[in-house]
Amino acid sequence: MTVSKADRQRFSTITSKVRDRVPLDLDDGVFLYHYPDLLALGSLANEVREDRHGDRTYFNINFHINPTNVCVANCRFCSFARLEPGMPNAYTMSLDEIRGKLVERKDQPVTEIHIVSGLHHDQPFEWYLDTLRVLKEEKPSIHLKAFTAVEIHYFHERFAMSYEEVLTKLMEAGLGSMPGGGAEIFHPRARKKLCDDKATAEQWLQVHRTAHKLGLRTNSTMLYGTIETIEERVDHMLRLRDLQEETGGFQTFIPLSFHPDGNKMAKLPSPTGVDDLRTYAVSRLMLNNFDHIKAYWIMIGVKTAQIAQSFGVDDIDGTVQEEKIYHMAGADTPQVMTRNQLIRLIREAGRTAVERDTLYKVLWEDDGAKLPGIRVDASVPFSAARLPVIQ
Ligand code: V47
Repeated sequence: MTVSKADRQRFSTITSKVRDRVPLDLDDGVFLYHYPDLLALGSLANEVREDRHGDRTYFNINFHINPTNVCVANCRFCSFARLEPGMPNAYTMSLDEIRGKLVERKDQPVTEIHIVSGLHHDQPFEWYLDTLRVLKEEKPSIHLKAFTAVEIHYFHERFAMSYEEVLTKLMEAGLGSMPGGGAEIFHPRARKKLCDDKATAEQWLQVHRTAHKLGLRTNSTMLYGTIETIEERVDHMLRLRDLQEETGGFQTFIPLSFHPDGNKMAKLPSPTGVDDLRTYAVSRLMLNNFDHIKAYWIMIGVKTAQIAQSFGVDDIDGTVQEEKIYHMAGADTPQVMTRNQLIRLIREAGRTAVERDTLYKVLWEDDGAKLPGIRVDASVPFSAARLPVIQ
Protein backbone atom coordinates (compact mmCIF):
# COMPACT_ATOMS: atom_id res chain seq x y z
CA MET A 1 0.00 0.00 0.00
CA THR A 2 1.45 3.32 -1.07
CA VAL A 3 0.41 6.55 0.56
CA SER A 4 1.60 9.78 -1.04
CA LYS A 5 3.31 12.41 1.06
CA ALA A 6 0.45 14.82 0.36
CA ASP A 7 -2.10 12.29 1.60
CA ARG A 8 -0.08 11.57 4.75
CA GLN A 9 0.01 15.31 5.42
CA ARG A 10 -3.70 15.67 4.90
CA PHE A 11 -4.33 12.72 7.23
CA SER A 12 -2.16 14.37 9.83
CA THR A 13 -4.15 17.62 9.54
CA ILE A 14 -7.38 15.64 10.03
CA THR A 15 -5.81 13.87 13.02
CA SER A 16 -5.12 17.27 14.59
CA LYS A 17 -8.70 18.36 13.95
CA VAL A 18 -10.00 15.20 15.63
CA ARG A 19 -7.70 15.67 18.65
CA ASP A 20 -8.71 19.34 18.92
CA ARG A 21 -12.38 18.30 18.71
CA VAL A 22 -12.99 20.27 15.51
CA PRO A 23 -15.89 18.69 13.56
CA LEU A 24 -14.80 17.15 10.24
CA ASP A 25 -16.42 18.32 7.01
CA LEU A 26 -17.68 16.53 3.89
CA ASP A 27 -14.29 16.66 2.14
CA ASP A 28 -12.54 15.24 5.22
CA GLY A 29 -14.99 12.34 5.35
CA VAL A 30 -14.61 11.54 1.65
CA PHE A 31 -10.82 11.73 1.97
CA LEU A 32 -10.85 9.34 4.95
CA TYR A 33 -13.00 6.86 3.06
CA HIS A 34 -10.37 6.74 0.30
CA TYR A 35 -7.31 6.90 2.53
CA PRO A 36 -5.28 3.79 1.68
CA ASP A 37 -3.83 3.16 5.15
CA LEU A 38 -6.75 1.29 6.70
CA LEU A 39 -4.96 0.65 9.98
CA ALA A 40 -4.09 4.33 10.45
CA LEU A 41 -7.75 5.18 9.85
CA GLY A 42 -8.87 2.49 12.31
CA SER A 43 -6.35 3.63 14.87
CA LEU A 44 -7.63 7.22 14.76
CA ALA A 45 -11.23 6.03 15.15
CA ASN A 46 -10.10 3.78 17.99
CA GLU A 47 -8.55 6.77 19.73
CA VAL A 48 -11.94 8.49 19.76
CA ARG A 49 -13.68 5.31 20.86
CA GLU A 50 -11.25 4.73 23.74
CA ASP A 51 -11.38 8.37 24.74
CA ARG A 52 -15.14 8.02 25.20
CA HIS A 53 -15.51 4.46 26.44
CA GLY A 54 -12.08 3.08 27.34
CA ASP A 55 -12.18 -0.68 26.79
CA ARG A 56 -15.91 -1.02 27.32
CA THR A 57 -18.09 -2.66 24.68
CA TYR A 58 -21.84 -2.61 25.32
CA PHE A 59 -24.45 -5.28 24.60
CA ASN A 60 -27.96 -6.06 25.77
CA ILE A 61 -30.37 -8.97 26.11
CA ASN A 62 -33.08 -8.41 23.56
CA PHE A 63 -35.21 -10.06 20.92
CA HIS A 64 -37.03 -8.96 17.79
CA ILE A 65 -40.70 -9.11 16.84
CA ASN A 66 -41.74 -8.19 13.31
CA PRO A 67 -45.56 -8.25 13.66
CA THR A 68 -46.21 -8.14 9.90
CA ASN A 69 -44.19 -8.20 6.69
CA VAL A 70 -47.08 -6.89 4.58
CA CYS A 71 -45.95 -3.52 3.27
CA VAL A 72 -47.21 -0.92 0.82
CA ALA A 73 -43.69 0.37 0.19
CA ASN A 74 -41.59 -1.17 -2.53
CA CYS A 75 -38.00 -0.63 -1.36
CA ARG A 76 -35.60 -2.12 -3.87
CA PHE A 77 -33.19 -3.47 -1.24
CA CYS A 78 -35.83 -5.19 0.91
CA SER A 79 -36.25 -8.99 0.99
CA PHE A 80 -38.59 -9.01 3.97
CA ALA A 81 -41.69 -7.18 2.70
CA ARG A 82 -44.64 -8.75 0.88
CA LEU A 83 -46.61 -6.20 -1.10
CA GLU A 84 -50.06 -7.78 -0.64
CA PRO A 85 -51.61 -9.67 2.31
CA GLY A 86 -52.29 -12.87 0.30
CA MET A 87 -48.83 -13.26 -1.23
CA PRO A 88 -46.66 -16.33 -0.47
CA ASN A 89 -44.96 -15.99 2.93
CA ALA A 90 -46.95 -12.85 3.80
CA TYR A 91 -47.96 -12.88 7.45
CA THR A 92 -49.59 -10.71 10.08
CA MET A 93 -49.43 -11.81 13.70
CA SER A 94 -52.41 -11.85 16.04
CA LEU A 95 -52.09 -10.14 19.41
CA ASP A 96 -51.98 -13.58 21.05
CA GLU A 97 -49.05 -14.56 18.83
CA ILE A 98 -47.26 -11.30 19.69
CA ARG A 99 -47.84 -11.87 23.41
CA GLY A 100 -46.72 -15.49 22.95
CA LYS A 101 -43.26 -14.36 21.78
CA LEU A 102 -42.68 -12.85 25.21
CA VAL A 103 -44.40 -15.65 27.14
CA GLU A 104 -42.01 -18.14 25.46
CA ARG A 105 -39.10 -16.14 26.92
CA LYS A 106 -40.60 -15.45 30.34
CA ASP A 107 -37.63 -17.11 32.07
CA GLN A 108 -34.97 -15.23 30.10
CA PRO A 109 -33.45 -11.98 31.44
CA VAL A 110 -34.62 -10.04 28.36
CA THR A 111 -34.69 -6.27 28.89
CA GLU A 112 -35.71 -5.05 25.42
CA ILE A 113 -37.97 -5.98 22.52
CA HIS A 114 -37.12 -4.49 19.13
CA ILE A 115 -40.34 -4.16 17.09
CA VAL A 116 -40.40 -3.26 13.39
CA SER A 117 -43.14 -4.03 10.84
CA GLY A 118 -44.08 -3.49 7.24
CA LEU A 119 -46.46 -0.62 6.38
CA HIS A 120 -49.62 -2.72 6.41
CA HIS A 121 -52.48 -1.68 4.10
CA ASP A 122 -55.32 -1.97 6.57
CA GLN A 123 -54.36 -2.85 10.16
CA PRO A 124 -56.00 -0.25 12.44
CA PHE A 125 -53.95 2.05 14.69
CA GLU A 126 -55.44 0.24 17.70
CA TRP A 127 -53.55 -2.95 16.65
CA TYR A 128 -50.22 -1.13 16.94
CA LEU A 129 -51.23 0.29 20.34
CA ASP A 130 -52.40 -3.16 21.49
CA THR A 131 -49.11 -4.69 20.34
CA LEU A 132 -47.33 -2.51 22.88
CA ARG A 133 -50.03 -2.95 25.54
CA VAL A 134 -50.07 -6.77 25.52
CA LEU A 135 -46.28 -6.92 25.85
CA LYS A 136 -46.27 -4.41 28.71
CA GLU A 137 -49.14 -6.29 30.39
CA GLU A 138 -47.08 -9.48 30.25
CA LYS A 139 -43.86 -7.86 31.56
CA PRO A 140 -44.21 -4.25 32.73
CA SER A 141 -40.44 -3.75 33.10
CA ILE A 142 -39.71 -4.60 29.45
CA HIS A 143 -38.41 -1.75 27.27
CA LEU A 144 -40.19 -1.50 23.90
CA LYS A 145 -37.95 -0.01 21.21
CA ALA A 146 -40.49 0.13 18.45
CA PHE A 147 -41.54 1.61 15.08
CA THR A 148 -39.13 3.29 12.71
CA ALA A 149 -39.64 6.89 11.63
CA VAL A 150 -40.97 5.51 8.34
CA GLU A 151 -43.75 3.70 10.22
CA ILE A 152 -44.53 6.79 12.33
CA HIS A 153 -44.78 8.86 9.15
CA TYR A 154 -47.09 6.23 7.62
CA PHE A 155 -49.36 6.30 10.71
CA HIS A 156 -49.44 10.10 10.45
CA GLU A 157 -50.65 9.91 6.84
CA ARG A 158 -52.99 6.95 7.21
CA PHE A 159 -54.63 7.89 10.48
CA ALA A 160 -54.57 11.68 9.95
CA MET A 161 -52.68 12.55 13.11
CA SER A 162 -49.63 14.75 13.64
CA TYR A 163 -46.30 13.07 14.43
CA GLU A 164 -46.72 14.40 17.95
CA GLU A 165 -50.16 12.79 18.37
CA VAL A 166 -49.00 9.45 16.95
CA LEU A 167 -45.95 9.34 19.21
CA THR A 168 -47.83 10.49 22.32
CA LYS A 169 -50.45 7.75 21.90
CA LEU A 170 -47.75 5.13 21.34
CA MET A 171 -45.85 6.36 24.40
CA GLU A 172 -49.03 6.09 26.49
CA ALA A 173 -49.34 2.48 25.30
CA GLY A 174 -45.75 1.65 26.32
CA LEU A 175 -43.32 2.90 23.65
CA GLY A 176 -39.92 3.43 25.31
CA SER A 177 -37.66 4.50 22.43
CA MET A 178 -37.38 4.25 18.64
CA PRO A 179 -35.06 2.13 16.49
CA GLY A 180 -33.05 3.80 13.76
CA GLY A 181 -34.36 1.96 10.69
CA GLY A 182 -35.77 3.47 7.52
CA ALA A 183 -33.03 6.09 7.15
CA GLU A 184 -31.40 4.23 4.21
CA ILE A 185 -29.53 7.03 2.38
CA PHE A 186 -30.87 10.55 2.80
CA HIS A 187 -29.45 12.09 -0.36
CA PRO A 188 -32.36 12.55 -2.83
CA ARG A 189 -30.50 11.07 -5.83
CA ALA A 190 -29.90 7.73 -4.12
CA ARG A 191 -33.11 7.75 -2.07
CA LYS A 192 -35.20 8.14 -5.23
CA LYS A 193 -33.61 4.97 -6.65
CA LEU A 194 -33.81 2.98 -3.42
CA CYS A 195 -37.19 3.84 -1.94
CA ASP A 196 -39.27 6.42 -3.71
CA ASP A 197 -42.58 5.71 -1.99
CA LYS A 198 -41.97 6.13 1.72
CA ALA A 199 -40.92 8.92 4.10
CA THR A 200 -38.39 11.34 2.62
CA ALA A 201 -35.16 12.24 4.40
CA GLU A 202 -36.73 15.43 5.75
CA GLN A 203 -39.75 13.51 7.03
CA TRP A 204 -37.50 10.86 8.68
CA LEU A 205 -35.51 13.60 10.40
CA GLN A 206 -38.64 15.51 11.42
CA VAL A 207 -40.11 12.39 13.10
CA HIS A 208 -36.90 11.98 15.12
CA ARG A 209 -36.85 15.71 15.93
CA THR A 210 -40.42 15.38 17.26
CA ALA A 211 -39.59 12.24 19.22
CA HIS A 212 -36.60 13.95 20.84
CA LYS A 213 -38.81 16.92 21.75
CA LEU A 214 -41.20 14.52 23.49
CA GLY A 215 -38.30 13.06 25.47
CA LEU A 216 -37.86 9.82 23.51
CA ARG A 217 -34.33 8.67 22.77
CA THR A 218 -33.87 7.25 19.28
CA ASN A 219 -31.27 5.42 17.19
CA SER A 220 -30.09 6.13 13.66
CA THR A 221 -28.88 3.99 10.77
CA MET A 222 -27.44 4.18 7.26
CA LEU A 223 -27.88 1.45 4.67
CA TYR A 224 -24.65 1.30 2.64
CA GLY A 225 -23.30 -0.73 -0.24
CA THR A 226 -26.07 -0.32 -2.84
CA ILE A 227 -25.97 2.48 -5.40
CA GLU A 228 -24.93 5.37 -3.19
CA THR A 229 -21.70 7.31 -3.63
CA ILE A 230 -19.14 7.87 -0.87
CA GLU A 231 -20.13 11.56 -0.88
CA GLU A 232 -23.73 10.53 -0.24
CA ARG A 233 -22.68 8.36 2.72
CA VAL A 234 -20.77 11.23 4.31
CA ASP A 235 -23.63 13.63 3.53
CA HIS A 236 -25.96 11.20 5.37
CA MET A 237 -23.73 11.28 8.45
CA LEU A 238 -23.60 15.08 8.39
CA ARG A 239 -27.39 15.40 8.30
CA LEU A 240 -27.59 13.19 11.39
CA ARG A 241 -24.85 15.18 13.08
CA ASP A 242 -26.77 18.42 12.44
CA LEU A 243 -29.94 17.07 14.03
CA GLN A 244 -27.94 15.71 16.96
CA GLU A 245 -26.44 19.17 17.45
CA GLU A 246 -29.97 20.55 17.62
CA THR A 247 -31.63 17.96 19.90
CA GLY A 248 -29.02 15.62 21.42
CA GLY A 249 -31.64 12.84 21.24
CA PHE A 250 -29.77 10.18 19.25
CA GLN A 251 -28.16 7.41 21.24
CA THR A 252 -26.28 5.56 18.57
CA PHE A 253 -25.46 5.28 14.88
CA ILE A 254 -25.68 1.86 13.23
CA PRO A 255 -24.24 1.40 9.73
CA LEU A 256 -26.21 -1.37 7.96
CA SER A 257 -24.27 -3.35 5.37
CA PHE A 258 -26.35 -4.29 2.30
CA HIS A 259 -27.39 -7.94 1.86
CA PRO A 260 -28.40 -8.73 -1.73
CA ASP A 261 -30.32 -12.04 -1.60
CA GLY A 262 -34.00 -12.10 -2.53
CA ASN A 263 -34.47 -8.45 -3.43
CA LYS A 264 -34.52 -6.26 -6.53
CA MET A 265 -30.83 -5.41 -6.14
CA ALA A 266 -29.71 -9.03 -6.04
CA LYS A 267 -27.16 -8.43 -8.80
CA LEU A 268 -25.09 -6.13 -6.59
CA PRO A 269 -22.29 -7.63 -4.50
CA SER A 270 -22.31 -7.19 -0.70
CA PRO A 271 -19.89 -4.64 0.74
CA THR A 272 -16.49 -6.15 1.53
CA GLY A 273 -15.10 -6.48 5.06
CA VAL A 274 -12.78 -3.54 4.40
CA ASP A 275 -15.72 -1.36 3.38
CA ASP A 276 -17.52 -2.37 6.60
CA LEU A 277 -14.50 -1.42 8.72
CA ARG A 278 -13.94 1.87 6.87
CA THR A 279 -17.58 2.77 7.34
CA TYR A 280 -17.39 2.21 11.11
CA ALA A 281 -14.17 4.20 11.38
CA VAL A 282 -15.36 7.12 9.25
CA SER A 283 -18.67 7.31 11.08
CA ARG A 284 -16.90 7.33 14.47
CA LEU A 285 -14.79 10.24 13.23
CA MET A 286 -17.58 12.23 11.53
CA LEU A 287 -20.19 11.80 14.27
CA ASN A 288 -18.28 13.55 17.02
CA ASN A 289 -21.51 14.38 18.88
CA PHE A 290 -22.77 10.76 19.02
CA ASP A 291 -21.98 8.70 22.10
CA HIS A 292 -22.15 5.29 20.46
CA ILE A 293 -21.37 3.53 17.18
CA LYS A 294 -23.03 0.13 16.98
CA ALA A 295 -21.99 -2.88 14.88
CA TYR A 296 -24.99 -5.10 14.32
CA TRP A 297 -23.31 -8.53 14.45
CA ILE A 298 -26.26 -10.18 12.71
CA MET A 299 -25.40 -8.34 9.58
CA ILE A 300 -21.63 -8.11 9.38
CA GLY A 301 -20.97 -11.45 11.08
CA VAL A 302 -19.50 -12.16 14.48
CA LYS A 303 -15.90 -12.05 13.27
CA THR A 304 -16.09 -8.59 11.72
CA ALA A 305 -18.03 -7.45 14.80
CA GLN A 306 -14.99 -8.39 16.86
CA ILE A 307 -12.54 -6.47 14.68
CA ALA A 308 -14.93 -3.50 14.42
CA GLN A 309 -14.34 -2.93 18.14
CA SER A 310 -10.89 -1.65 17.15
CA PHE A 311 -12.32 0.56 14.38
CA GLY A 312 -14.55 2.88 16.40
CA VAL A 313 -17.34 0.54 17.50
CA ASP A 314 -18.31 0.38 21.19
CA ASP A 315 -21.61 -1.54 20.96
CA ILE A 316 -22.51 -4.84 19.31
CA ASP A 317 -26.32 -4.86 19.88
CA GLY A 318 -27.76 -7.85 21.71
CA THR A 319 -28.75 -11.48 21.74
CA VAL A 320 -31.32 -10.53 19.02
CA GLN A 321 -33.26 -13.84 18.49
CA GLU A 322 -35.62 -14.35 15.56
CA GLU A 323 -34.09 -11.75 13.27
CA LYS A 324 -35.97 -11.83 9.95
CA ILE A 325 -35.06 -8.78 7.86
CA TYR A 326 -31.44 -9.84 7.24
CA HIS A 327 -31.96 -13.56 7.22
CA MET A 328 -34.51 -13.17 4.44
CA ALA A 329 -31.81 -11.17 2.59
CA GLY A 330 -29.25 -13.95 2.90
CA ALA A 331 -27.42 -13.29 6.19
CA ASP A 332 -25.64 -16.49 7.24
CA THR A 333 -25.06 -15.46 10.85
CA PRO A 334 -26.78 -17.40 13.66
CA GLN A 335 -30.23 -16.05 14.58
CA VAL A 336 -29.37 -15.81 18.24
CA MET A 337 -26.32 -15.53 20.48
CA THR A 338 -26.46 -16.26 24.17
CA ARG A 339 -25.30 -13.75 26.76
CA ASN A 340 -22.14 -15.79 27.38
CA GLN A 341 -21.35 -16.03 23.68
CA LEU A 342 -21.59 -12.25 23.36
CA ILE A 343 -19.34 -11.81 26.38
CA ARG A 344 -16.80 -14.17 24.87
CA LEU A 345 -16.92 -12.35 21.54
CA ILE A 346 -16.15 -9.08 23.36
CA ARG A 347 -13.48 -10.56 25.67
CA GLU A 348 -11.58 -12.09 22.81
CA ALA A 349 -11.57 -8.71 21.07
CA GLY A 350 -9.64 -7.46 24.10
CA ARG A 351 -12.54 -5.42 25.49
CA THR A 352 -14.60 -5.35 28.67
CA ALA A 353 -18.17 -6.50 28.15
CA VAL A 354 -20.82 -4.24 29.67
CA GLU A 355 -24.45 -5.30 29.72
CA ARG A 356 -26.66 -2.25 29.31
CA ASP A 357 -30.35 -1.55 29.12
CA THR A 358 -31.77 0.18 26.02
CA LEU A 359 -30.96 3.63 27.40
CA TYR A 360 -27.35 2.64 28.20
CA LYS A 361 -27.79 2.26 31.94
CA VAL A 362 -25.09 -0.20 33.03
CA LEU A 363 -26.58 -3.44 34.38
CA TRP A 364 -23.42 -5.52 34.68
CA GLU A 365 -19.73 -5.19 33.94
CA ASP A 366 -17.39 -8.08 33.18
CA ASP A 367 -14.81 -8.78 35.87
CA GLY A 368 -13.17 -11.56 33.85
CA ALA A 369 -14.61 -14.40 35.95
CA LYS A 370 -14.93 -17.78 34.27
CA LEU A 371 -18.24 -18.19 32.47
CA PRO A 372 -20.00 -21.55 32.51
CA GLY A 373 -19.49 -23.42 29.26
CA ILE A 374 -17.27 -20.72 27.75
CA ARG A 375 -13.52 -21.03 27.41
CA VAL A 376 -11.81 -17.73 28.09
CA ASP A 377 -8.53 -18.78 26.53
CA ALA A 378 -7.93 -16.01 23.97
CA SER A 379 -5.80 -18.34 21.85
CA VAL A 380 -8.88 -20.39 20.94
CA PRO A 381 -10.24 -18.91 17.73
CA PHE A 382 -13.85 -17.78 17.83
CA SER A 383 -15.98 -19.54 15.27
CA ALA A 384 -19.52 -18.60 14.36
CA ALA A 385 -19.93 -22.09 12.95
CA ARG A 386 -19.74 -23.53 16.45
CA LEU A 387 -22.57 -21.42 17.78
CA PRO A 388 -25.81 -23.29 18.25
CA VAL A 389 -28.68 -21.86 16.24
CA ILE A 390 -31.81 -21.74 18.37
CA GLN A 391 -34.90 -21.58 16.21
O1 V47 B 1 -34.58 0.12 7.66
C1 V47 B 1 -33.48 -3.82 4.98
C2 V47 B 1 -32.23 -2.24 6.52
C3 V47 B 1 -33.28 -1.73 8.47
C4 V47 B 1 -31.83 -4.78 4.00
O2 V47 B 1 -32.11 0.84 16.11
C5 V47 B 1 -31.33 -3.87 4.92
O3 V47 B 1 -31.07 -0.54 17.43
C6 V47 B 1 -29.19 -4.45 4.35
O4 V47 B 1 -32.99 -0.53 11.44
N1 V47 B 1 -29.61 -5.32 3.44
C7 V47 B 1 -33.99 -2.37 9.65
N2 V47 B 1 -30.02 -3.71 5.11
C8 V47 B 1 -33.00 -2.79 10.75
C9 V47 B 1 -32.68 -1.67 11.69
C10 V47 B 1 -31.97 -1.93 12.97
C11 V47 B 1 -31.30 -3.12 13.15
C12 V47 B 1 -30.66 -3.33 14.39
C13 V47 B 1 -30.73 -2.42 15.41
C14 V47 B 1 -31.44 -1.24 15.20
C15 V47 B 1 -31.56 -0.25 16.32
C16 V47 B 1 -32.06 -0.98 13.99
O5 V47 B 1 -32.57 -2.74 7.79
C17 V47 B 1 -34.11 -1.12 7.38
C18 V47 B 1 -33.12 -1.07 6.25
O6 V47 B 1 -32.34 0.08 6.33
N3 V47 B 1 -32.37 -3.30 5.50
N4 V47 B 1 -33.16 -4.75 4.05
C19 V47 B 1 -30.90 -5.52 3.20
N5 V47 B 1 -31.31 -6.37 2.24
